[in-house]
Amino acid sequence: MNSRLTHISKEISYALRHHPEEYGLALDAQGFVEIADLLAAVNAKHPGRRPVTPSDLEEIVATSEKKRHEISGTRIRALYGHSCKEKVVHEQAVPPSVLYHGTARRFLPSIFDQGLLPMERQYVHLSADIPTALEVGRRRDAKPALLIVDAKRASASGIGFYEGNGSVWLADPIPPEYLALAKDES
Ligand code: HQG
Repeated sequence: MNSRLTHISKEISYALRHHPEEYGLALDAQGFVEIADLLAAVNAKHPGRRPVTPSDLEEIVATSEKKRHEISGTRIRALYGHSCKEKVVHEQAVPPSVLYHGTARRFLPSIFDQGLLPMERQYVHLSADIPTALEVGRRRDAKPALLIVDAKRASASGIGFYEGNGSVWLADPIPPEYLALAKDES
């Protein structure tokens, strides 16, 4: 994806995940907005910039290395990552038996004390595979810690798991009893 589209993708994530109100947008219950409303708002904020078009959005969704956004008919949403105050409803689903969470080593004492918490976001974010989890963890630590989440047992105990994009799973807070630290994965 070229740098123009990368920049637009980041702005769209900001609007759809974190601050829709700054763009005069209101997300629906599943996090969708009308593409026409999003484009009007984004383009109004940058009058001197080449306008963002519906086909730019389609190209971002089709070519991004991570499936961050979803287009459905005339609407678009962020699939995960929300921190805005209206809680977005994601479809509850049965997770794989095991999921992973990559994080900074310095967070481990707190995580094994309090469990995995959503922190600034609406849900805990988990990865379906180890390489993805390590990549997430490397955003905060060059040698990230890898947590193995007993999703089967957590889900059976009533903790909610929700679909993100297939690679990213969302969950309610996960107590420490469902977490194990993997050794020497990074
Ligand atoms: C940590 C990016 C202390 C948690 C990524 C994480 C992902 C605790 C940080 C997606 C804690 C929150 C989400 C506790 C959790 N005590 N620290 N009790 N519980 N934490 O960014 O999962 O590129 O909100 O381990 O790739 O890192 O933006 O969550 O380190 O998919 O599309 O608190 O965001 O996707 O950080 O990342 P985040 P995350 P995009």
